[in-house]
Amino acid sequence: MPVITTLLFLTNLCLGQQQPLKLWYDKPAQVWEETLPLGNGRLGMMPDGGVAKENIVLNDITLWSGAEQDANNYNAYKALPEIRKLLLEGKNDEAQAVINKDFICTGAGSGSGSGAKVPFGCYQVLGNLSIQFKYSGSDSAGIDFKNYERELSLNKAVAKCTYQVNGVNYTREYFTSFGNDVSIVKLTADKPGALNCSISISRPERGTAAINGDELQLSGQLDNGTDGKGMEYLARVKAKLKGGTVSTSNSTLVIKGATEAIIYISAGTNFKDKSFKKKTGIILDAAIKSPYAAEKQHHITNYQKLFNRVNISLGDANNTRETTDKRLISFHKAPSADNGLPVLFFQYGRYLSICSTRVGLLPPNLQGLWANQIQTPWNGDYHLDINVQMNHWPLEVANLSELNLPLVELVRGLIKNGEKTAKAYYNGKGWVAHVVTNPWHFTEPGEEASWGISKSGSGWLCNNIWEHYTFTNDKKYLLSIYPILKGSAEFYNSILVKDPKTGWQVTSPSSSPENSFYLPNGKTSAICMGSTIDNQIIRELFNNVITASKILGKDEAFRNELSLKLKEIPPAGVISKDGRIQEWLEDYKETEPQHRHVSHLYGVYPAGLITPGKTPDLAEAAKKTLNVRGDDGPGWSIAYKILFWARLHDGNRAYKLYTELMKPTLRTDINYGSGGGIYANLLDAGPPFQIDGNFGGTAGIGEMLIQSHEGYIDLLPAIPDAWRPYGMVKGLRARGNFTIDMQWKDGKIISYRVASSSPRKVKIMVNGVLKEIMAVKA
Ligand code: FUC
Repeated sequence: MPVITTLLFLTNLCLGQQQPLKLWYDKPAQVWEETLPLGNGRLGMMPDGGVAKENIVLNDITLWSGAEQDANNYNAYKALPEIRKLLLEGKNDEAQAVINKDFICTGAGSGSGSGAKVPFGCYQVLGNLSIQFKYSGSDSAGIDFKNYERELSLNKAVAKCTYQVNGVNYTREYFTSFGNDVSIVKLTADKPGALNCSISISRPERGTAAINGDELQLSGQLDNGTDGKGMEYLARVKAKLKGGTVSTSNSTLVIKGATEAIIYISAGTNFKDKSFKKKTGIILDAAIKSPYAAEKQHHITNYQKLFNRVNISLGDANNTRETTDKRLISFHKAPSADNGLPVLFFQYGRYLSICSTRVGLLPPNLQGLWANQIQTPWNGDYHLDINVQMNHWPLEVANLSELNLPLVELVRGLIKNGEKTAKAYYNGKGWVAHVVTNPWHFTEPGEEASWGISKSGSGWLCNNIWEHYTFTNDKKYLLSIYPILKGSAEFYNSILVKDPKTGWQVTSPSSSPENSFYLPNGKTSAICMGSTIDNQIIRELFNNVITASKILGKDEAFRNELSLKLKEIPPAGVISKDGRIQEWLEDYKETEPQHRHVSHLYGVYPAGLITPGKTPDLAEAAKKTLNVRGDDGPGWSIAYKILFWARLHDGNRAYKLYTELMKPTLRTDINYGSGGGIYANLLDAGPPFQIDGNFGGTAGIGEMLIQSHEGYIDLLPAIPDAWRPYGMVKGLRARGNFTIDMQWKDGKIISYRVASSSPRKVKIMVNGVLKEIMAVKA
């Protein structure tokens, strides 16, 4: 029987600790990084809760400048022999110079991260909705308000703010509806007729506001980087009142003497949707017709279908007195006094996933769904050397599996251009993507050798889409992704060359994402043969394709070819003279020992090629690697280190990294070094705001509680002392299509349940004992 012990009193104790999951503050947001993110997977809004003037940043996940382009250099492959020869001669710096000349993308590429006005494009803000309030008896300069509170409920995906001016209580409620697909802001006053405000909408560029009937509209066309005629968008704003009047003046809706005003915002773009203008109108009408209470309930019900799948408690969670910004500071001083904050952060990660992507649309970008600029940092793009992959790491374990599908479709969309890129640069088979992509299927190398030719992007993406299979066991899905995996394996298989020193088959040229090293002659380079991450990704991918082809009964000859090749590929890790995992095929000295990327530990996470059980020496070397790298970095780098330490079964170190990730910060400058942390709105600071740190941290907490990459389910593989006293989990997922509930006390599992829609035997590690049990029917 799966259930070993049931202690009811503890169940009650744990459940009794469940606090409402909310972020809350006692003042309006002063900066964007204090505003609260709402989203329904397509539309986003971030209200600041200002008393005199409310600014709401609006987003649409599809709103990108740029357009399809062909930036392949079709002569690049001709430079390959020279590049490879220079690398064999140890002239890596000269090879790098040739790459910069002949082996990068053509044209402006990604605009070096500032691509808003070139074909690569940029994810952009949709607009700003501004509500200017008038309070009788107050001039706008000095409004005297009290009892201010602002909150975001993660249980309901509804934000709220309340305050009092001149004895009148005002309430605002905001949600991006999972019912009818609009954003809604409801303003109320508890004294009849006390609501006076004017509503306008604007955009820093390429936006025209106009009144059309009783509707306020914002429309425009973004730059495609060639003739300026890029993506079109339209936002419609309409107000429904109780009491008072609404009139229009100078592209503004003016509300006078109302008691309640519900503002509806419907928006869309022509991204894969020619009839978006009409649709935004139809959706808006439907939302307005739906009674507010019913619409809100519909929203909450649909949202909770995903959110309520998981419930966790990590023990005492008694700090709900302090506002979230102050709570962060208290946590920083005494983390173990508030085990509720990691729960809030974990569930916030799940909330952010649900809000920032939707099946059929685009995956979350560098800022998820939320951007307040035209030139979003790094184009708000899909970085393929960790960032977009990290954005998806919590989804399976945190029971939001279907939210991986937008990424799968993004990857599927890369194949056509990726095949051209494989041919143009490597005369290779299959498809490849390098370091950045966008909704326009960019697969070419970036415009700089030092970061742009990392070609593990496509292989790394294959890890994400493969893991969706390992968690779901869905063979139909496997069949649908098999061509993607196979095409990627074909690429790597077709470009490997023999390293004469070791005899191994390796990539050349290669690099370890964004890091560089000293050559024996003191010169520096980023270009090498067979970086460790390339070797690990290829090993993992070939193994997965072999497994898939067996399951699907396909491609026996190709499977055999890959099996033979695997024997010639470098091992999962090579240990350097000083006992670390080597980052490159040669034991080079890195130029930046604390570099933010730790790509050579890909084999620890996500790949599971290096584990304390299977490869103890490599696991020890991985620990040394991490100790030299240090615990700081941009937020995503700190989050990655939580995952590494969790996989290395050091719960206390993983927890220490988690507390580093939660360092309160106000920094917003672009950072490549140390100094990651968290903003008052619990969004991750690279800085600037970058959502991968939230998702990586969420995945990290999951990995501390449950692992399943070694052929068995491991309960509490890396629990830190702070969470040992007691806790419980309901609804986390393990590979093989299993759902896990468990409770613990003093670090020991006291009850657990493993359920599956296809119940069968499963191996499970409980309190250090490996056993086989029968899963129950889910
Ligand atoms: C990679 C990282 C940077 C940043 C950028 C978006 O280039 O090295 O720190 O996260 O992606």
